[in-house]
Amino acid sequence: MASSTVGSTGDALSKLQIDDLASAAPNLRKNLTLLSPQQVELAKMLLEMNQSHLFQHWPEPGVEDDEKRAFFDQVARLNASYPGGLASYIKTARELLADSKAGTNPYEGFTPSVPSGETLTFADDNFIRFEEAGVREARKAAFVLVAGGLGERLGYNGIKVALPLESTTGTCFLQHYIESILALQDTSCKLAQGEGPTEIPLAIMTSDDTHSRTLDLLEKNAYFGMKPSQVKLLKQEKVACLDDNDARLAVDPNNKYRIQTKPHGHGDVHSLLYSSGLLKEWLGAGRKWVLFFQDTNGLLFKAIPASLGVSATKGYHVNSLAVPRKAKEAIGGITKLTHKDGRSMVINVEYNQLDPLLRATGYPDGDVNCETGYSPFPGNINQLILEVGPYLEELSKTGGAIKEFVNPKYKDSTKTAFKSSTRLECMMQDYPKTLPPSARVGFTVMDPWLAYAPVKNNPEDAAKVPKGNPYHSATSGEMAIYRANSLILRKAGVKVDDPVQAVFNGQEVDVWPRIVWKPKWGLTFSDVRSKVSGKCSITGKSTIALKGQSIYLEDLALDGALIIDAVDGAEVKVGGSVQNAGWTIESVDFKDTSVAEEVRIRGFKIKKVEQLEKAYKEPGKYSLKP
Ligand code: UGB
Repeated sequence: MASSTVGSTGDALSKLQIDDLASAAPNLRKNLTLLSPQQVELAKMLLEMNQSHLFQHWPEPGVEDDEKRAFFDQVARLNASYPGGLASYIKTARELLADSKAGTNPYEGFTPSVPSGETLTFADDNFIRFEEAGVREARKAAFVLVAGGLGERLGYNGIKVALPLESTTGTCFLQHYIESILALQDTSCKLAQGEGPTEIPLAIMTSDDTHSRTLDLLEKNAYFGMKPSQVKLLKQEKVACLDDNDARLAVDPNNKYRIQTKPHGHGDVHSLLYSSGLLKEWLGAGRKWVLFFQDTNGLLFKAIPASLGVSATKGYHVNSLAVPRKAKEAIGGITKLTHKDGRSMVINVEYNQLDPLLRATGYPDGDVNCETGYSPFPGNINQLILEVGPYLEELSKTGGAIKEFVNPKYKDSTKTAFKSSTRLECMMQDYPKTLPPSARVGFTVMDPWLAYAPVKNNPEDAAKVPKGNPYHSATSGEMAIYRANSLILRKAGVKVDDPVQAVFNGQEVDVWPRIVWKPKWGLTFSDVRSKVSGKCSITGKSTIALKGQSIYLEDLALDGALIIDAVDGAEVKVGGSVQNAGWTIESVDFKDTSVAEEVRIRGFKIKKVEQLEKAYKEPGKYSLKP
């Protein structure tokens, strides 16, 4: 009877031979007249992939028809956003779920060993050379920020890129990132004297969870000084959740006409750069490098110039940035994997897989520190530098698809049912897994104090981190900025007092003087060194904020707070003795909801008691000698 009412759609259907399939889903069959030919194709695909349960609850035509169409709109989106479509997703899911049930080791046949890479020592001649090479190369770069994650571990309600990276100036991560790219652009393009590209583009991968808030943050702040046309937002789609080992798609518990979806992981960035055409555009415009980075690492740009210099000097197609890793730290280990058949690759082994892999391959203690006090495997900080040409060539073969994994939480040891739905995931650092052995894959190791201080853990979890391991919290993230800047100034010849110990939100931290500067003040170590002369000193209670390109410290003795804001073209020499009550740090309890969330998650706030604050709004030469 249903076939007599479907009219022209029915004719199309008979061609598609959907009737046979629809007999498995009588409630879909009754509703076929509602569907467009494209939707019928999708329905056929779903039935072929054994997903008839999705229609079990569908009522008669005439009831909730808009919702039924909306269901297919969602299916069309899920189908279009996955390389190879939804059928391919389900097929891969079945294979990976079967492997997971069988306990198949994804590294079967591989033996891990510690790879060798380029290890840099801050401020030595080699480091300075790489920084110079990196800055020269930067105008040919494009940056990609992956910012689609919700930050469930941090439990912060806003988007993470809107969090202040330090509370002395309140600069948020996104502002700092953009100002760093603009500073690189400015210096690099000046060196090139008008040759080649003059703007460094920034792509930001967002998701439904972060897209509108990221756009809002940019628009409300005039893109933090970047041209809006320089910034491209690429939104990643979520992927379908899976209810069982047969990869039956999960119905959304909040809407029976939707498939439940969850994030697919940062690996989506590759297919988005490919499918959006951006990568091709960049190559066409003469760009040579793509630099990927994550949402909350306030130290990141201190490591960028030298690591880009390593890529350019060594001709790396892939360069992963790494820091010495504490055993069990939640960062992947960079590992050389050698297969029985002779193949080998240098790849990130994710933090939850490193311990089992080591135990299974002759390291009975698993993921432990060696005599250096660190794991022998360098820690991946997920900052990747790829050479555009070979990268696009590879994506042209794969469409940007990255090797996925599945991590179901089983109800019991029979592994037949899940505690809750699961989904396939992929990681951006797995890109090299499909590369041929001829690809030049390397990594660059830097000191953690210089390169890595993410904000990932909420105060309670951070306080439980084993002693000696980094907290990766808002508290440690901010303190790391002050420590790095203090150590850099020390290297440049400034006498900076030792830190004092304090406990905030249950975490023991070193509190250094609060030293901050805009990226354009000190992009590289050579920049910083060129702006400091004579006998300068900064006491432990001090705060200094340098917001201007040409501020020079000469014989400055600071014991208090000094804030200098100077427009481009204003050259300010600062010296003499600056002494005042300064800015103090007051504890805040993370449970105190009367305090703003971004403040209480770090466990302290800055009290501005007294400061010397000067603003130079016109170009010219100035001297500040109190
Ligand atoms: N992200 C997205 O853009 N989309 C997503 O779907 C998911 C995340 P997490 P994770 O350096 O500290 C990674 O959650 O995945 C963005 C590496 O895998 O902060 O646990 C998100 O917005 C690990 O090897 O980290 O661990 C954020 O910017 C190690 O390098 C970024 O992806 C670790 O990061 C990372 O997401 C680290």
